[in-house]
Amino acid sequence: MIEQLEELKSRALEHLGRLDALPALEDWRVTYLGKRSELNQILRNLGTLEPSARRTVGQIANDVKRLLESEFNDRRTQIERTLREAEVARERIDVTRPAKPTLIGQKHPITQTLEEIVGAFRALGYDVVEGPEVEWEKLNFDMLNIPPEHPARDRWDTFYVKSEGSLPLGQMLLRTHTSPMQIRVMEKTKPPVRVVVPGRCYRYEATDATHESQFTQVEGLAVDENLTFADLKGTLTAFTHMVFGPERRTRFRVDFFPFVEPGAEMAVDCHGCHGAGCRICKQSGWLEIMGAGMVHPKVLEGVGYDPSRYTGFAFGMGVERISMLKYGIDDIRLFFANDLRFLRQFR
Ligand code: FA5
Repeated sequence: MIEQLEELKSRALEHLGRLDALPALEDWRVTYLGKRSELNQILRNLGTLEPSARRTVGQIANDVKRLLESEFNDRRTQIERTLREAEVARERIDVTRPAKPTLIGQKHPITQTLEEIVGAFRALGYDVVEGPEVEWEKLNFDMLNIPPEHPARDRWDTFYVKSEGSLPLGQMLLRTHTSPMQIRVMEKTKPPVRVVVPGRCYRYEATDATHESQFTQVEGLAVDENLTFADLKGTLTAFTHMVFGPERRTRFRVDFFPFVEPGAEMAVDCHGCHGAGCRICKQSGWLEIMGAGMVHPKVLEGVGYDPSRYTGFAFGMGVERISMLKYGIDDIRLFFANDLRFLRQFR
């Protein structure tokens, strides 16, 4: 029996040494220390031995039991620690790792160009105001010296809005340009006036590479005593240098708009060829960027300004066209196509 106990002890310890998981450890406990274990069997049969043998074997059996119990406890503590350590290692966070990039939005290229244009005029001392996109016919046309039946109305193909009742200001329409804001500003303020008006405009036009039925303009208006065409040229040239670069040259040519006299169209020398002629400027060497002119005396009179005392200049530019010129974009429709491959180039 003593030999059996010795053999049992070494077998149990050797088995225990090979275990590294808690369920197998529990099986081991049932096998070697459980009620139906060999050891328990021996302890239970002690009564059948002679008293002297019973004491010796009983002591050895109890020693083996205590040893196995303490080894079992040690092993369990060890395995639990190993498992805990593995878990900690698994859950470890590397705080030095770079974070996953977050997707943040960006401004649309038209917004970027618009802010640049408006920023340039702010720096020149202009206020920024905005106005309604649904406008009265009287402000969009009549008060800008374009009476009904005037052929110039054909130049601005118009979306009319169904309007009912008595309409002293004519029909309602989607403004075809930001120029009606000249009237709204002058009706509300006394000279001197210096404002720019960014905003969306609408024209009933077929879409092509340079035309959309919805687009953005920036209107400008300055009214004061003694303002001349030289002020117009100086202001717009300074603006061009800020937005297109200080080396740019400008060109003013006669153009007709009913609400200015004289009227002009301003062009910048082409950034692609510096005036020599290329594909971008259609070989002309110049890119037209806006309409401008001295505010027509009739317009000043219409808002109650005295044209013998005050003079002013006004201008209006297309933001999409300027953005196209700045970035070499050849189709206006790209701005509205919502194609991320295009938009991401303007980060
Ligand atoms: C005007 O709208 C005048 N109100 C500008 C003006 C203001 C002249 C003050 C004098 C004094 P025009 O129709 O040329 O002018 O339009 C001005 C600019 O708007 C054009 O040069 C162009 O850049 C832009 N534009 C006009 N129509 C479209 C369109 N369908 N799509 C995109 N841009 C357009």
